[in-house]
Parts: sequence; C-alpha cells; structure tokens
Amino acid sequence: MNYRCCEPIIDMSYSIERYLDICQEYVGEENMLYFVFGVSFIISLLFYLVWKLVAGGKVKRRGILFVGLSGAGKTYLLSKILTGQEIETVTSLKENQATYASEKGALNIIDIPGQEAIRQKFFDQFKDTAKGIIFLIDSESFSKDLKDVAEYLFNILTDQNVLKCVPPLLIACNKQDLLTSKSKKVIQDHLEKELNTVRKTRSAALSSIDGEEATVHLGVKGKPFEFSHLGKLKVDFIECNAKGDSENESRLDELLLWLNRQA
Ligand SMILES: Nc1nc2c(ncn2[C@@H]2O[C@H](COP(=O)(O)OP(=O)(O)OP(=O)(O)O)[C@@H](O)[C@H]2O)c(=O)[nH]1
Ligand SMILES: [Mg+2]
Repeated sequence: MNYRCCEPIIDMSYSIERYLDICQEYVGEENMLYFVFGVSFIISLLFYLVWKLVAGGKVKRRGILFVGLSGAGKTYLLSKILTGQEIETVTSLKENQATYASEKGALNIIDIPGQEAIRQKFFDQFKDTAKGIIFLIDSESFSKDLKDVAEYLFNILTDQNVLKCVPPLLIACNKQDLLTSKSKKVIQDHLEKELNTVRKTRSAALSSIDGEEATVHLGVKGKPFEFSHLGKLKVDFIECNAKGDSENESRLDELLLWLNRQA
C-alpha cells in the first residue's frame, strides 16, 4: 500500500469512527457515554494491575536488618535466635544471612557488620529489602560509645530509603545481664540529647558547604529532638540479653515478639 504523509492518520481516525459507530449500534446512543466510561475504567484497572504485578513483585520486602556498632552482639543474637546455641564470635567482615521462620511467615535476617569502615556499604546494599530494622546497642559500653551510636543511628534515621519506606525500627538495649548496663530509659534520654547535637553539627556542616541555611530533616524543626517526633517512622525501645548469666537464661521475649509482628 502506498501512503502519502497524512493518509495513515486519516485512515486510523476513519477506523476509530467505524468502531464507535458499531458500538453505538449495539449499546444505543443514549448509553454511549456510560459505555466509554466503562471501557476507560476497565483499561485503567488493567494497567494498574499490570503495574502492581511488575513493580510490587520486584521489591518484596522480607528482610530484617540487624545493625549496630561492632561488638553490640548482632552475630551472637542471630545464632541464639536461629539455633539456640551460644557461639564464640569474631568481628564480622561481611553480612550473615539466615531465614527465620516466624509464626506468620518467613523473614530474611541480615546481620550487617558493625565495623565503621564497612557498615554503611553493607547497609546501603541491603536497605531496599528491609521490612524492619533492629538497632542493637551494647548497654554496658553505651556511655563510652554514645557519640558513635548516635552518628550511626542518625545516618539510618535520615536515610532517603528509610524515610520513604519507613520500616519499623527496634532499638534493642542488649547485654542487660551485665551489672553495669544502662536501662532503656537512660539510653533513650541520652540518645535524644546526642541526636540533637548531631543534627546541629550536620546542619552547620551543610550550611558552610552550601553557604546558605541547610536543613537536616530529623524530628520537628526548632524543637529538641525526641523519637516521638519521627512521624510515620515508628521507633520502639526494649531491653534484652542474648547471653544468659549464671542465674538467668537469655532474655529475648520482647525482641521475638517484635520480630514475629513484622512477618
Ligand atoms: N554479656 C553479654 N555478652 C554478649 C551478649 N550478646 C553478645 N555478647 C558478646 O558480645 C561480643 C560481641 O558479639 P558479636 O555478636 O560478635 O558482635 P557483633 O555485633 O556481631 O559485632 P561485629 O560483627 O563486629 O559487627 C561477643 O563476645 C558476645 O559473646 C549479651 O547479651 N550479654
Ligand atoms: Mg558480627
């Protein structure tokens, strides 16, 4: 067929007209508007379903990230939860992954190494899969680690992916079997104060780079930082110990309850 430049368009609009005529014949002129609405609705619904299948299926989140400073007890906790065994651990240099069969379904636990030089890289690698995050703290060495803990927590709380997907965050104050460990209340208070300081420092650093006022979005602007100011990002604090002392067993009931709720 030899078309000139605008002939195909004329041809197409003629075909559409023909189809509309046929439809009109079947549904009647008075019902034509309903018919067009109906067809548009069905097409939109199909597009939506296909989009849901393609995009929704791709990022199915089943991951629970164990994060925290080196020595907080992440790998030990992972072993204790999965096998009940108390193992000798060494500093992790790569992630450990395992499937946790909760009452409601399987979760993929990913233990992110806490060494400062590598933790961000591993967190970035797995954050897309996070259905929940457990931030483990060594409650015994907390006072000494405060600055470092707050810096790491700040990075997580202001991470774009975390802010977008708002996975529930559990701050687990571990090693409660040790006599000099800090309670979750003390840890929360100190962290709120320290995160306030980190927020100011980061804002000041950004302003000096940009030459204008820059904001770091954490909590409510103009008010001292509180975890309750994080909006949709839900943060819980619990006390636990993966290791038992001479008299008591490990104490993980609250942590397991939270974990099972995420499945
Ligand atoms: N007392 C006590 N010690 C614990 C507890 N949980 C873990 N530990 C000890 O803490 C030390 C560090 O534990 P790890 O599990 O290796 O720490 P980690 O967070 O995986 O550290 P990285 O791999 O370096 O990120 C080990 O000696 C554990 O036995 C606990 O609840 N109480
Ligand atoms: Mg480890």
